[in-house]
Amino acid sequence: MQSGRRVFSGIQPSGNLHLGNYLGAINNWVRQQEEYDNFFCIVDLHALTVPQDPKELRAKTREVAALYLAAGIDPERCVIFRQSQVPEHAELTWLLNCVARFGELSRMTQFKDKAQRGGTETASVALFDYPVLMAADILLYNAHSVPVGEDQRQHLELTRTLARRFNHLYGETFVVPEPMILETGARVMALDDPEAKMSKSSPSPGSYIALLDEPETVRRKVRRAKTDSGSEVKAILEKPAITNLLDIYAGMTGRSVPEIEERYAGKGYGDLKKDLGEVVAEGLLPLRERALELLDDPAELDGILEDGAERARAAARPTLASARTRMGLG
Ligand code: AQP
Repeated sequence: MQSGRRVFSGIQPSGNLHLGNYLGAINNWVRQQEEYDNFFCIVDLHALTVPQDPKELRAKTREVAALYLAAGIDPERCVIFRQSQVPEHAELTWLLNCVARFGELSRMTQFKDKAQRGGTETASVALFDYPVLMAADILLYNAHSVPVGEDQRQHLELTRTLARRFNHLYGETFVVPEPMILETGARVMALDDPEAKMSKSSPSPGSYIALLDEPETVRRKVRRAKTDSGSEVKAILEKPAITNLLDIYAGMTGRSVPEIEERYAGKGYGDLKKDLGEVVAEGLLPLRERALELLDDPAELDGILEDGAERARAAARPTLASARTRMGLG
């Protein structure tokens, strides 16, 4: 039963989609798709904020589309599309750039983290502007809810600020969206460093489980995951690595963390990792197999994305037109 409420979310086609993207985002989209009017984007303009190989970017874009579909997103019910095929995203970004402030963008922690890696001096202007493009993505569709992982909370807050400011300056134009951040899976941490989030751009493949990893690779990565001192399987502050493994277990099985802790009472980290390796490898296998099948037919994937882009443009056009008019253009 649709509630009439609209959802927008997206993932960058950069690097390999991983368990964090799945548990923090895609899995929730699939579960809730019946309730909402959904727009799921492959945000390729966002991917360009750091250097990309053009051929690789094209291939990864199809890979993300295949993973969305393989996870169970229904292209009839949901609009699945590439951001760059809807030019309204770039134009609204410019309009919002004129409302966003340098100071507020300077406080975005993702920019600080990413820029620091390569040096702030050489970071692209686009990387700095990433949150404004994200605001444009969401506001164009007048989305009420944005299902994301915890890492996107700050960007969502900025989106809300820009929507309110624009509405205040130029009159009611945008819906002010709410974040939809679920407790389980909202922040999957790196397997080799429980202080860092699992990330596509990590140089160490052992830190993440890619959704297209072979089952044996998944088992190996879980086996090698960092653990904490002690031996009790407990999700406590002093045990960030075990807490992360328990969260992943909970996210993949739908069981609660206390239930899983109880199951491992009197057992050790080795038992937990062995079973978790199995749970994740088996849980991801159908997704992997279906995605590989879909990737065998790139024309079909491209067709779905083109159809999605057309539907997205139809929804985006009126919002952009009213923002332009309110600002005195056209
Ligand atoms: N570790 C995570 N745990 C839970 N959710 C996560 N997400 C990303 N990492 C985790 C959620 O996945 C969605 C898409 O993210 P994205 O690829 O567009 O950008 P990102 O958040 O910057 O993801 P990565 O993996 O860290 O990519 P890189 O390294 O390329 O920047 C979002 O909903 C995000 O919350």
